[in-house]
Amino acid sequence: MNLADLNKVAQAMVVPGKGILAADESSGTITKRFDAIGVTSTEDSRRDYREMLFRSTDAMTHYISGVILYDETIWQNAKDGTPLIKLIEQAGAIPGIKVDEGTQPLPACPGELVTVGLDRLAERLKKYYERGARFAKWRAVIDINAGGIPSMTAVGVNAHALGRYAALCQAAQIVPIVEPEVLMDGDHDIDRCLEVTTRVLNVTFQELRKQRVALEGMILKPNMAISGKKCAKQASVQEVADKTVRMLKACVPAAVPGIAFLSGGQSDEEATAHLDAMNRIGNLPWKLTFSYGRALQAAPQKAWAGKAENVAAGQRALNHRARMNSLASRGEWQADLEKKAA
Ligand code: 5MM
Repeated sequence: MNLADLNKVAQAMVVPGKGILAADESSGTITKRFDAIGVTSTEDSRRDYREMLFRSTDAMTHYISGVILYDETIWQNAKDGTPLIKLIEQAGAIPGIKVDEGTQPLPACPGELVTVGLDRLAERLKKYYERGARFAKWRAVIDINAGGIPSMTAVGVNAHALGRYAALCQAAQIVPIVEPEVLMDGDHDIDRCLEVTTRVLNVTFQELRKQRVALEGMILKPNMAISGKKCAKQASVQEVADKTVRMLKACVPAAVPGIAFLSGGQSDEEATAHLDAMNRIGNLPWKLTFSYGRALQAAPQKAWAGKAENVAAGQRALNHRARMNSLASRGEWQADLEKKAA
């Protein structure tokens, strides 16, 4: 492992003013997104959609540091035969790859999940590196509910898998994005989310250390401390920012170059406002940026709606959201910028 090179890639992923486009929806998830806009999900329509995103020149060159791809996409070519991964590289962004293989029910823990995909991961990473991927992503999913969920078993096995994945990535000269996602479904309040996320982050970093993962060569992709979607009392933007930053300072070593949040079902504007408020706090030991899927893509999907004549509109929508989040990653976003561009 060449740690200096891993650190260089990790730093580039969180370079000031840029963040990550999570375009790694599995075929099942992208089909759900396409269903919502009335588009049939086929290999070609998924290719056309992603080609539109990666050819969004403004977003890709100015605001996006890297793109997380799904296995199908990393091997696909654009309509003119150019590999999609080349479009990303030509824009000056770094290609990455989702390497987990989704979740399965966790035995003896009803209602809980474990992320799978460690078998033959070393061989897969080698192929992805040869294709051009320089970072990877693995997402663990932790639910919160009143019936004793999450259990320590679920938190422990998912953290262990994240550690195994991260160590394998670094051995393959690939920067691991470590994503332990505590879901915001449910009616729990922000303090319960804070308590569970703190536990999850602490156990995850214990595993990363145990498995000798070099913290300088990784990126953390956590959820924010936030109220459950069905909670009657929704925390304010400032409360989310203050509690999330306090939690991260307590759990995430300064050796980690950057933290790139998931959006987790927040609205586009909420995800931007929260990131902005956190960066306004200042004096943080790591870069704080975005690695959003839905909060970057909902608007372009709607504008595109599967029609070739809407490609420019889809790209404008992505450019706008990417620019808003770029400003937020510097703590320079303002709500009225949203209205001006609408
Ligand atoms: C883009 O969605 C990713 C893939 O999801 P599936 O494995 O369910 O298809 C997902 O891992 C995503 O990268 C993160 O959860 C962040 O996305 P959001 O939409 O929460 O910002």
